[in-house]
Amino acid sequence: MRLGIIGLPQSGKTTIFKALTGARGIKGEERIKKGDQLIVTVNVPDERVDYLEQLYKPKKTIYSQVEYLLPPKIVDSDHAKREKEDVVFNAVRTCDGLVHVVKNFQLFGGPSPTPEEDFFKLESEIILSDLVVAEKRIEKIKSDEKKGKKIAIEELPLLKRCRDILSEERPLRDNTEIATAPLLKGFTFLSAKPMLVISNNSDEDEDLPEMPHIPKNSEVMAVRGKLEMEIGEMGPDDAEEFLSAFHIESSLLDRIIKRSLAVSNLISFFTVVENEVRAWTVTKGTPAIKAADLIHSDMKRGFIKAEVLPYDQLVRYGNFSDAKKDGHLHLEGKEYIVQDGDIIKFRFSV
Ligand SMILES: Nc1nc2c(ncn2[C@@H]2O[C@H](COP(=O)(O)OP(=O)(O)OP(=O)(O)O)[C@@H](O)[C@H]2O)c(=O)[nH]1
Ligand SMILES: [Mg+2]
Repeated sequence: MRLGIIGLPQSGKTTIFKALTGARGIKGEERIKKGDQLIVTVNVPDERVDYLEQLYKPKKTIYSQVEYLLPPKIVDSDHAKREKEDVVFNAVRTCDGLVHVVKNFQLFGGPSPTPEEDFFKLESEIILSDLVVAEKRIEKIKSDEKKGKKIAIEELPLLKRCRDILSEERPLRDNTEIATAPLLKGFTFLSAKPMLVISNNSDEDEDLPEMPHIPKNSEVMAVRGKLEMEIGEMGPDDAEEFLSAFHIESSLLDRIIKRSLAVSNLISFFTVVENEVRAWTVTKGTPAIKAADLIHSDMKRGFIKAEVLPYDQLVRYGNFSDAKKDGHLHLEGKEYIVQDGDIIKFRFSV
């Protein structure tokens, strides 16, 4: 899964990115620079995987991974600002979700922050950019129709609905059916992507700002970007001290990843084979057959059954066989909907 970090200029995107990739708690960090954009791959911290690791002592433990992408910087005074904006928007088009950073700190002698206003400023640009895409496509379909070309018949009404929503200055994510419509996937509408809003607070401020107009269903979290970045650069002992002094429970990475997975409707299941414990992420509602395919196409082709043990039952019994004896291991077919925390063994034959 890939998440794009967006926000108005000087909102603290680079700071948050650095805080995410700071020294603390990152296993398997990898930074890639592509043009002016930065991508980091991080393991999803998961205490369930830690538990499985210490229980089974496998040779290899593989956590799920998430990528964070920091698009190239927009320079405000730039004449080609519009084009730069397109560069940013295009960079995040391929992302599965967005992290929208809004400034809620005041630089010395600078103006007071206006987080809600800032949020809507970028949100409108996103909506406008989607509207342009939808309208262009509608025009194209109409002109193809006139030329007698074969047209995508189901696509047109869906696109018109998109246009209506966007014309009311609403994001497509407001409408779940539209936001997840497979036919629209190729258009990579930005406002259809799940979004986590991060209020980037000053060091003293732990609270969410008043933002009464932001839709109730938006996921908003408060973060102290600069502080967390600085703590991320400390050694473990100093970091511990600062974390408790500032009432920060877990690393920023931990909190952001958890929230962004939840916003994106993603859950984890686990596989335990002889020498490997591994976490996998899938969208809520994924059937067992699709989960099997994720691991190996052979598992899908030769799928027989899925043996499922919920993680909590394993913890309750402390071992697999006792949990099984008490009937907590269940056999499921292709249609079984994978649940968060399932430990799954796929039986297959090819
Ligand atoms: N006080 C305070 N300052 C911050 C915080 N986050 C960022 N800053 C400062 O704000 C300025 C901009 O931060 P950046 O992280 O560079 O912001 P950005 O969004 O990456 O900026 P551009 O890439 O230019 O769009 C820097 O001077 C940071 O030190 C914060 O949480 N508190
Ligand atoms: Mg930056």
